[in-house]
Amino acid sequence: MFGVAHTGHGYGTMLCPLHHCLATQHQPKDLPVAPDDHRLPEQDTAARVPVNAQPPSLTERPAWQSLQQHFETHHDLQLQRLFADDPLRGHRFSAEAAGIHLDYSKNLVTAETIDLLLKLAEECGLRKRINAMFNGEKINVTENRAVLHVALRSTAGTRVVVDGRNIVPDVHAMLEKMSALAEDVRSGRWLGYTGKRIRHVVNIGIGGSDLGPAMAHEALRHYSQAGLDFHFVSNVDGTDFSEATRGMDAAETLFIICSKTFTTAETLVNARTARRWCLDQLSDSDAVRRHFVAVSANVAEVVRFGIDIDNVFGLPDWVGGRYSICSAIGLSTMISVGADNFRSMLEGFRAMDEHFQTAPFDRNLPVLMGLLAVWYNNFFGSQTTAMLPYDQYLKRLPAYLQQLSMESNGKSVTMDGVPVNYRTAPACWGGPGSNGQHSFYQLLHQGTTLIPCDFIGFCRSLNPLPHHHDFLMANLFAQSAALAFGSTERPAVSGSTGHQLNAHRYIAGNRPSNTLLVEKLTPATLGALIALYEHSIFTQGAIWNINSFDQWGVELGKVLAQRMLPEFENNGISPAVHDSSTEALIGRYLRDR
Ligand code: G6Q
Repeated sequence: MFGVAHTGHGYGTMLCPLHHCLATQHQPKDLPVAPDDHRLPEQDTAARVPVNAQPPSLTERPAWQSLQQHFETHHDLQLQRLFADDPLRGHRFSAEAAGIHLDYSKNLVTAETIDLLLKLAEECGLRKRINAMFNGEKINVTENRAVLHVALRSTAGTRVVVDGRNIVPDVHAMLEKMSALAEDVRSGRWLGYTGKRIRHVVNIGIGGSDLGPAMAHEALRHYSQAGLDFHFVSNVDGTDFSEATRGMDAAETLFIICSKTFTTAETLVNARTARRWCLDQLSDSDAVRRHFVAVSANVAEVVRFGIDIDNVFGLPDWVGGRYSICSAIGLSTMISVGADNFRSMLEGFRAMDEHFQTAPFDRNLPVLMGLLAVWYNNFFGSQTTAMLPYDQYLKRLPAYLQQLSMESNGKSVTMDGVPVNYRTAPACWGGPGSNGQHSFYQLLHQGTTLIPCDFIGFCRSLNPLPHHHDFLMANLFAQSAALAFGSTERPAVSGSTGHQLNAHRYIAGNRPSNTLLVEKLTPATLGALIALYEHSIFTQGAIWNINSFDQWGVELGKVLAQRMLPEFENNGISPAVHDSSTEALIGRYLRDR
């Protein structure tokens, strides 16, 4: 059903209804350029990254060009026909690892497409890149850092060397320290300042220091300790803190301040508010020792804040925020589910890590999913991708994956700092099924945009109420079938408007999806699922030859906000600093606040 239009400027072939917009939006020359006074003195990537005069080579690779030709002859593949021609397609286009079954048969691909994508992975040096990450090479070139979240789940006997030092013993020492605190809080051995046991845990952090802990707590709520409740404060909007702590007794509350840098403005504002809130109730600064712990790489700042050095859980620089869920950033998760469950989660991560590192690419789940994402993004011109977990416990997973994908691969220059002439990450969004069926699925089925979907479901419910789970899963399978095959028959509508109604009701199908089917949501399968997405995103970044592990794009806004604050404090706008829109908005805010 999707027509194609060739834009002729090297961005692959775009979807017809949107091709004008796509063609103009993705010209690198159109990218906004920060005015000079907005440049970040210490963080100017152009100053750090060696600029290579060579053009990016991805679109010149033989496999890319073969894929382009293949797309031109196969862009109108019909899923109905592919399934009719191959009765075993549903079995053939599937793979399994770490307790996760991937059915990728409902994708707009043939066996030849997959072969060509696999060739592209080889040509782009994916295997070498994977080994470089696992071996601790400094693949985050703009920050000159190794990328070793995989080391956080390695077994005690493993050796991973960074700067001449095996880091695995440190990883396990940290796990021990986390376990000790988690078990003390869970058992009631850890007492608050007035001798009461802890009943509320509040994680304060933002971005990677919030999304992972909040998602994991929700996902593993079934395994959580009764009598302890968990809150996640991230937004600097005072509402977040006020609502999270409303009616709570500070004497029963433990704050975990999560900030790798301990300089993040939102987190520090919330942390100071938490300290004031605590001392307002407990009236003694000694109370901080019993009610605050911190997870950070910046121990000096944590101590300056007033948190006892024994209550600091360190973070190495080779763990990026959005990849930090297995580090001490997962402390709230461990308190919630206990050390054994946390270690099971790490085992699940590790099982998928090993699969990614060792399985042949044609049976490698993250590789296959990453390559399919490239296929839609770069050849069909899909601009977004939807994550659709059919499990209420995973309601926060789409937001988590959104950061993982968009912050990792939302980049416009290659590793060498050369502007790309192809698309990188699509926008990633989603929500739990079956709720989404009653809102945004309409566009998935009948909109003019091709949105590849990932369905995620579990064979066994953790809350097996009669009728519920079969009904939920029937909906999952029905949705992926409806997207793929559309209306099996044209609805019969009689009367004079019948013909038009038929057109409105008709569902053409041919919309692609993956289905991930898992026996049961456990700490281990959650770990495997997250690692699957981490490595799929890694695969995409390797094909696009971008640095998936920095995030310079978020810096400018932070700097500008900091510059504005003095104007708010002085109740006056600095002359000739802002554009007229910003100036008018600030003026209005200062007048009406
Ligand atoms: C993630 C990003 C970002 C980061 C937050 C919080 O990869 O780096 O989301 O996690 O900005 O940073 P801090 O942990 O340093 O407060």
